[in-house]
Amino acid sequence: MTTVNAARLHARIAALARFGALPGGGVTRSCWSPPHEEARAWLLSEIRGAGLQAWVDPAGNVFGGLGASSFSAGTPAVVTGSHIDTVPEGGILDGALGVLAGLECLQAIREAGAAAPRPLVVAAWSDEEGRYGSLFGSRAFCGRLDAAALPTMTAVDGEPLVTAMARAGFDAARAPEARAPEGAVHAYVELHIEQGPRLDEAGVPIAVVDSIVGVRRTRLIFTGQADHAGTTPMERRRDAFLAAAEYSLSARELVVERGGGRSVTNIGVVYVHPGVSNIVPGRAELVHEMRSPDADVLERLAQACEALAREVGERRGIGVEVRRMSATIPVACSPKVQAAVEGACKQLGLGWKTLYSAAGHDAQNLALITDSGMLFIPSQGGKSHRVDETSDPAAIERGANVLLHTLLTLAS
Ligand code: HGY
Ligand code: MN
Ligand code: MN
Repeated sequence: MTTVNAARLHARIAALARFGALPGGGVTRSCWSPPHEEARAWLLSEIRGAGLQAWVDPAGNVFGGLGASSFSAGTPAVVTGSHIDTVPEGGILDGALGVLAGLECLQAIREAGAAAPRPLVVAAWSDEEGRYGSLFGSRAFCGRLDAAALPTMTAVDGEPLVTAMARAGFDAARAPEARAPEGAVHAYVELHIEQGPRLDEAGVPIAVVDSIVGVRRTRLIFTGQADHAGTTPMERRRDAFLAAAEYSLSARELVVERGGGRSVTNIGVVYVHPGVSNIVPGRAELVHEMRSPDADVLERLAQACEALAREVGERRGIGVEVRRMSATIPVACSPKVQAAVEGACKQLGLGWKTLYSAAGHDAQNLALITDSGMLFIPSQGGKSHRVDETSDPAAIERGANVLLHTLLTLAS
């Protein structure tokens, strides 16, 4: 039975973690940043060193092919992968596990001379973490990029996409050319850490993912009046930050109460302007993110929160602007891919449980063009998007071996 080389996989995980490594552990490796581009070059050399074909598309997606050096409708490929970009101060496994386990699987299959009647490709999708609107690279690959929006796309820190991509040697205007030929992907399966506590607390080694949440991001701009923080009488103040704060607390209650029990909300970006202690905030900006496995619930919550923002603004005499930034749709994972993962678990004598993914993933874009699915390994303590994100090395090896047998099943 073909198995992965666990030592080689762990060594690559440790090597990739060095790009953007933080002194206290963890990593910051935003897409198109210098550490990310160094990591891209390293990954391309590892792909070639593994005896695979390596190529990069106009959206910056990196590919490694066994039996393929590009995508073509004539020879549909089985694809696996994830992403090598990270959130700021993130962990070393989110994304990296799926890319490096996929690379390991293809190399192990090649070295074993195992039969794979279809081409196998491993992908590292650009900007999965959404510095420029979520799941950028896989959106381009699946033909879902809004070309007209590219010239004005900016990160929350104001850096234009065009500038970031040009610094990395890419022309943002060409990103839509990354669209895959119709029918070029036979199936897609992604290995990822769960990033939550369910598997770890259940003591189950593998999750078969049956659906992936939709993620909606909205920018809200509250406009009041800057004023002297000492001399302006309290009853005359039009404090934009207090309106944003009231909205934030009320939106959380709304989503918890009316979200059907599986919806979540977060406000992780807050700007106050002019942002000094002796001026009443004239302007406050929030990025509000909501997630749900149910598209109708997500839409209903978005409308209710927009109405809430306007009501708070009206009552406080504060202007409110609501700008929808990005929205991914919840997707069901392919029963064929789920069955292939379950079959691999049985082959390896591993227990599994079926979970929905509360995180967004590139697999939800691939679901728009092919049979797409995921498998998870446990995150210790459910920790992720934090520097102490970790998984047991034996869990990593189990996940990679389940991925290998899943790929062989899908390719047969
Ligand atoms: O935010 C997410 O759901 C994923 O980690 N990108
Ligand atoms: Mn991820
Ligand atoms: Mn992530």
